[in-house]
Amino acid sequence: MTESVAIAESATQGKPALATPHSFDDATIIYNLAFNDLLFRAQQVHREHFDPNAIQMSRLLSIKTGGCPEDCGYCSQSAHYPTGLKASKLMEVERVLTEARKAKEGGATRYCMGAAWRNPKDREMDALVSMVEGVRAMGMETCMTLGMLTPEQSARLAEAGLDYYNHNIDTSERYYFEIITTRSFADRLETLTNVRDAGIKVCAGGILGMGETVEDRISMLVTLANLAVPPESVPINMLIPIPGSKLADAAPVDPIDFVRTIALARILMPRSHVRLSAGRTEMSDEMQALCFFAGANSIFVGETLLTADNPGEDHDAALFRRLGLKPMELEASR
Ligand code: SAM
Ligand code: DTB
Ligand code: SF4
Repeated sequence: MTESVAIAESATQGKPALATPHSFDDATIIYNLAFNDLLFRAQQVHREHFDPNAIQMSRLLSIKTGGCPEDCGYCSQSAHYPTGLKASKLMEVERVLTEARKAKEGGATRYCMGAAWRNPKDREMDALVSMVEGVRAMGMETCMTLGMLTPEQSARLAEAGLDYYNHNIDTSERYYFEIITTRSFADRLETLTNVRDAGIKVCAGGILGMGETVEDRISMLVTLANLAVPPESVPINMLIPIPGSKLADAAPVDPIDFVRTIALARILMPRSHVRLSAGRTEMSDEMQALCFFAGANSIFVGETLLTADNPGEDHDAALFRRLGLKPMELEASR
């Protein structure tokens, strides 16, 4: 056994995870375990808290597309880059509810509505509240991702019955400004606090493949795991390179490094749903299988994410059959 493996073993022996707060150094030791040891450890942690064969299924809808004032270097919807995406206004409530009904029929248990905003305006809040109430009435969990929220807006959405709010930190604090300059890492954390304080569950994760280092990825996960309450949902996205965006030509992430990052997320946040998020169309079934073994237990279903492609129902049904996976019941996902 190498010295680092011995340290990692003693650091985690007999416990579901490291005692919080997690240190960057301990997380790095775990990340660098021999691949088999890392995956075994992650799978053990996973089985202590979840059915290893059940996958939570969320569906996304872009309720307000494009023309975003933020300059996120990865995004098709930023007005700062010539991505060719046509901007549209906030969707009518009825249309959102029609789409949500279809998602429910397709097996989704959580409906996530995303808007290309820096933040919602107060005059948009009534429509957002109606969307949350309508989707909830269908018996699905509700999620929104609308940019920054004030404490008052968070309280209003909580009162409407919003279950989750997605707000990603995207990368490490150190690397953040290389990717986004129109808001800060601290702004992101502030919204997460506002959402948490309002009693809404938190969905926060990031993107791999933006030119960040392995250390940036570890640091991002340590930040999430060390929040006063870790996020209930942790989406790990693989960059979908968008032509025209700042990151159009970013080098692809090494698949083994991707799986290691999933495993570390599972170990650092044992009770969270770790979502294998954007980028699945470029992943082989084998890579996805490794991610599920490493502790990923949530996906986005359907043909589209917000603006980009997703594998779709038929491909995912075949994948689930090949791997003996089943959709997670709503009760188990709570
Ligand atoms: N405007 C809101 C915001 O930024 O919080 C919500 C929508 S935004 C599109 C949600 C998340 O999707 C981003 O934080 C980012 O992590 C992820 N994302 C966006 N574009 C992506 C891409 N091309 N590849 C992978 N993930 C992406
Ligand atoms: C998240 O972490 N990934 C989702 C969701 N949260 C909102 C979005 C992925 C977007 C992929 C690019 C697109 O569809 O435009
Ligand atoms: Fe706007 Fe969100 Fe895209 Fe950033 S990620 S440009 S905030 S839609």
